[in-house]
Amino acid sequence: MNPQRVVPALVLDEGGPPLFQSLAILEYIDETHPQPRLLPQDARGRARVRGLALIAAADGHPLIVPRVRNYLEKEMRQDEAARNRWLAHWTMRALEAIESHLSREKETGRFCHGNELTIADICMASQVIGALAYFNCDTSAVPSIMRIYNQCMEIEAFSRAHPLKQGAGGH
Ligand SMILES: N[C@@H](CCC(=O)N[C@@H](CS)C(=O)NCC(=O)O)C(=O)O
Repeated sequence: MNPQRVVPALVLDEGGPPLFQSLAILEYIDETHPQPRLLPQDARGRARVRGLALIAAADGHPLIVPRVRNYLEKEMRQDEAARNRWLAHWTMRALEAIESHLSREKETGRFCHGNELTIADICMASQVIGALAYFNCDTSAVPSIMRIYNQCMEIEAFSRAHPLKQGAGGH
């Protein structure tokens, strides 16, 4: 149902083509279900939250998706050990980039931006799940992220959305 043949795709009750691209879908959900807000009220805050989310969704995640892993295996002839190094490397580079903001900036609170959940927490948590559940990364170098991730996982909506709970290994 998604011409790009990737998930997520969001089918709307009103019909029409499904929505695509996770950040576009997250903002659609926020605009149509505004409680709780997933973006801050101020423009500068929104820019910070979108920036943090994009480090995960636009810089980290594209490098570890199945089609890239398959290309590394079939076209580039990289063995499993080399592919695993690639996955862990790019996952941790993205998490370290997020950590460098979270650990320095006063806007960081209980969550990535203040004390309310935002799309930054959603995208960051997805990246951490990759690091912990799939790529066996050492996350001790990203303590702010892990503090916030553990708090997120205490929220039922986060823990229920864990990919290992979705069947077929999350894919
Ligand atoms: N930038 C897209 C990425 C979509 C994407 O690559 N999703 C992965 C989830 S693991 C997928 O379906 N990959 C299938 C593949 O790479 O063949 C988004 O944020 O929605």
